Amino acid sequence: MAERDSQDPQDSQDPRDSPLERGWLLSPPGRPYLESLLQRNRRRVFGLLERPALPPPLAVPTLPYKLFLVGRSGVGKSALVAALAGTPRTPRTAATPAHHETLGIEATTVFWPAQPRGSARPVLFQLHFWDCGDGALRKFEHLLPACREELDAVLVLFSFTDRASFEELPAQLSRLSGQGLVTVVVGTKSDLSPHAAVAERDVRALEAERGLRVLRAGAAPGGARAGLARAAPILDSLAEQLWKRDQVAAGVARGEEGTPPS
Ligand SMILES: Nc1nc2c(ncn2[C@@H]2O[C@H](COP(=O)(O)OP(=O)(O)O)[C@@H](O)[C@H]2O)c(=O)[nH]1
Ligand SMILES: [Mg+2]
Repeated sequence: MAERDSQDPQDSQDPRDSPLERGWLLSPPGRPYLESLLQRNRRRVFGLLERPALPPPLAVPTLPYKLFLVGRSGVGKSALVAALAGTPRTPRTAATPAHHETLGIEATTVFWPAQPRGSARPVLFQLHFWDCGDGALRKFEHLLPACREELDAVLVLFSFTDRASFEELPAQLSRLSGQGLVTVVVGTKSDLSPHAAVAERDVRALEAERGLRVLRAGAAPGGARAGLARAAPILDSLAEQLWKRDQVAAGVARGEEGTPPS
């Protein structure tokens, strides 16, 4: 994923407004938790029943969530999940094979420790990403209900290199509104800016119109730690929005007024 530019609206938001300490995992107090995500300096891949090993004094509550990715074929759903899980594939070049559509449902678990502001101990977000190939979704009617069952969040993806994927967003967001889901828009392939078909001003107009923040993702070289640092703003943002939703549901915090339903 590419570095976010300084004009990114994520940067213009005051981090003190966040209920979680942004960037905490990459700061010194987060270090033992960061290490629990790595194995021999690579991101550890967690199986279904596995979780990060932490010494007993550092044990933290786990908060499981289910997230589903939406976006037309080739937009970068599988690549985004791989980047967030720390198992990125090589981005496509003339020498690498064309896009392979995901054949059925791929579920990937990403653990993300976070520090709630004012709390003595961190929490561990257990994010289950459900990624389903479009062809399979169309062919097998039972897949979509399975993906949507007990869902907490939807990631709606568009690609900066695919204008049509951006133009589909309003309809996709309208379909999701009022369903009580955390909805996050992610613009992929931000590293391919010379081929951009979606301008920054279009993204800002969408953000202003819908009252949301668009997250950016893009491929970039680098090892596990560099990949983790690039994934951190997206995972922090997902954790933050899920946390806020739960706080509002529990009556601990008030919902933001004026924010369109998501
Ligand atoms: N350069 C670049 N290529 C990407 C990015 N995301 C996806 N791709 C490429 O776009 C193609 C489709 O991606 P994929 O994740 O399989 O799309 P999906 O059908 O939505 O799952 C693949 O060849 C990826 O390598 C990105 O952020 N940057
Ligand atoms: Mg795919």
